[in-house]
This record gives sequence, structure tokens and C-alpha cells, in this order.
Amino acid sequence: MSECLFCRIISGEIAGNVVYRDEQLTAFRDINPQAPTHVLIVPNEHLTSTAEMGQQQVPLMGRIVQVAAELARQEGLQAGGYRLVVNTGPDAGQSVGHFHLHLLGGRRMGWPPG
Ligand code: DGP
Repeated sequence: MSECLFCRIISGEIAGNVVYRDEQLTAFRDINPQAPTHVLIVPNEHLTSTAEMGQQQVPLMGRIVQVAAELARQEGLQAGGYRLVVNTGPDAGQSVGHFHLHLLGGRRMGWPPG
């Protein structure tokens, strides 16, 4: 049994509101949404953060962004736009140690982020 929360959602051991799944990645709705649309896109294979990334993950990252853009279209976010966020480590507020891309949209957002 995995210790990692997102690995357990990916395997189906813990229920997640999954909106997309393929052999490489899974997307599910954030349990604590910060915008009307808040989806997390994660690699199925455990990867802690961008700090662990190397050449091998380059195609996977492209695929994750492509799926995020497709989900944004499905969620009707094309016209208003959306934000893709990756938090790495404590200063950025990463709270789950499994790489995830946040797709946020459906409201006007401020900049810079807090
Ligand atoms: P971050 O702070 O970047 O590590 O974002 C982690 C996100 O994970 C945070 O927005 C809340 C979300 N989250 C935490 N636990 C769960 C869970 O059990 N299920 C789902 N769907 N999301 C979770």
C-alpha cells in the first residue's frame, strides 16, 4: 500500500473526483477548490516535485500541459483564461509530495500570488 495520498487516488484506493485518466496521468478535482474550476493533473508514476525532474520527464510534462489545456476547453475556460500552477517545496506551499499541476479558472485572479 502506498504512503502517498495521490498515488492512492491514482490507484483507486481512495476515492477522487477523477475527470481524466490515461496510462501516463490522472486528473481529479481538488478537494479544497480555490476557483470554480480547480483540477489537479498528476503523473501516474510517483514523482515528488520538479526538484526531481530530469530529461526523462520532459515528454511527460508536455503531455500534462496539453491535457490541462484540453480540460480547460472542456470546462469552458477558453474565453476567460485560466492559470496553471506548480508549487515546489515549502516556500511555495507544496503540501502533497507528488507532483501536480493545478488548473484554476472561472474567476478573476490577482498577481503576484500570495
Ligand atoms: P499543493 O499545495 O500545491 O501541494 O496542492 C495540494 C492540493 O491537493 C491542495 O490544493 C489540496 C489538494 N488535496 C489535498 N488532499 C486531497 C485529497 O485527498 N483529494 C483531493 N482531490 N485533493 C486533495
